[in-house]
Amino acid sequence: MVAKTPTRTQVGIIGAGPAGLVLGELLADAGIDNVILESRDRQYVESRVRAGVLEQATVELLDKHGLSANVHAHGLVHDGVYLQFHGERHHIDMRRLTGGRTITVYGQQELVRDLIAHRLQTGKELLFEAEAVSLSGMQWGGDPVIKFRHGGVERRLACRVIAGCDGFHGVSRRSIPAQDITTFSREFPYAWLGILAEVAPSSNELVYSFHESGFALLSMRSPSVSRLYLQVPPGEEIADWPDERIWSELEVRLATPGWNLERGPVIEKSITPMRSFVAEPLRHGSLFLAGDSGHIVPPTGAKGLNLAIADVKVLAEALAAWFSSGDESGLDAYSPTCLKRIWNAQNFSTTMTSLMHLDPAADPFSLRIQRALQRFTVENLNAMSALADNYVGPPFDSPLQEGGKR
Ligand code: RFL
Ligand code: PHB
Repeated sequence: MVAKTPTRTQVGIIGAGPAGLVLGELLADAGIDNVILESRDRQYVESRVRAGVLEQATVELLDKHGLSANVHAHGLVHDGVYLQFHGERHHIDMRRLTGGRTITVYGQQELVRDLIAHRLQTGKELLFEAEAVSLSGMQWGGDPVIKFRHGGVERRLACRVIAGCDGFHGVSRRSIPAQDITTFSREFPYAWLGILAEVAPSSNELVYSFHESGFALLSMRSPSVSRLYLQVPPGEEIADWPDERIWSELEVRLATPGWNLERGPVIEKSITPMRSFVAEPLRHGSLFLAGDSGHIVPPTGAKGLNLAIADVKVLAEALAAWFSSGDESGLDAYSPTCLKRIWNAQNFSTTMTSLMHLDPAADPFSLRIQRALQRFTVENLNAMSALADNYVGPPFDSPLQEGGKR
């Protein structure tokens, strides 16, 4: 059966990553019609290995909208993390330090798979291999149109509002005239090499490790699949990292007395550059940027996916108020509300990144300062509490979001 391609909707959503898919659900639950356009095919989107840490507020939002059955069935609830410096492993008990809050380790890839299945089962519009190529009519009160290519044909989707959930390289942010947007960015002098391996995680909780050869992270996806990362120079080629080299480097950087890293078959490996990026504002007339299209954080704080979901919660509530009563105050508050949380997450992610990585240009003085900060972080209760608070993330309705409350 060939479905008819939609030509009109209330909210045109570009991108079927976590931001676009969750937004589509929240809007549908509020009775707002929406269409998701995704440039890639379903198989590609569902197999892209990325984030793994869900903040408690993210899980609670998924719970509220009936999207979390698999998160609870297969996700791993973690009470803490380990920070390791120079071979010494320190436990940060997040549950105790935050008055009971936790994180859940669940692959972004699995979450995306769940969201797609739910959307298709409930008969809502989601077009794969539908690439948005240009946006027009974005002045507020205009007639926004997304031009997209689907099945070799150029088509138009007329909407009231466009949600740009198309990631860092998408068309949405690029469609905003340069004079109407300011961008802030920072490149880091290293990248992350990540692997998925078929082996039980060698630790019950995540281990973030600083070593004089560079950073390493032990994470996981399930009781039988590990996710591990190594700091590598930017521009490094994956071909120069055969499995044996990766495992021996991980062993060196994660080593602590009396502990062993179990090896297993590597089923995926890739290198990701590290960057910070924020676009301001996140709104241009009837175009709203959400998730990675508006901001990128270095992955050390595990915040990217959670920020994307925090954005779309604020956006969905603002759109619900506007569609139901014409109240524009939530839409006006969208960008400042989200930017507050985003800059807090940038601060935390940058702090974690510089605490845990070896800066190849660091002089001996800077290395001693870094060492002092590492000790302070695991010896001072206030420092540990601040880290735990930031890591589990603020509740979605905390004062950090107050600009968006109506
Ligand atoms: P996505 O996931 O990039 O989805 C955007 C979607 O838009 C599509 N698209 C288009 N569709 C139609 N027309 C166009 N013109 C289009 N252009 C693009 C794309 O194909 C894609 O499907 O963005 P979204 O939804 O904003 O989600 C953001 C998250 O993916 C990202 O922030 C996280 O993965 C970041 N991240 C982490 N976040 C966490 O919260 N916790 C973590 O533990 C964590 N670890 C990570 C990470 C990111 C990593 N990499 C690979 C960058 C670890 C890594 C290694
Ligand atoms: C992951 O499991 O992919 C992961 C965990 C923690 C991070 C980044 C990525 O900080």
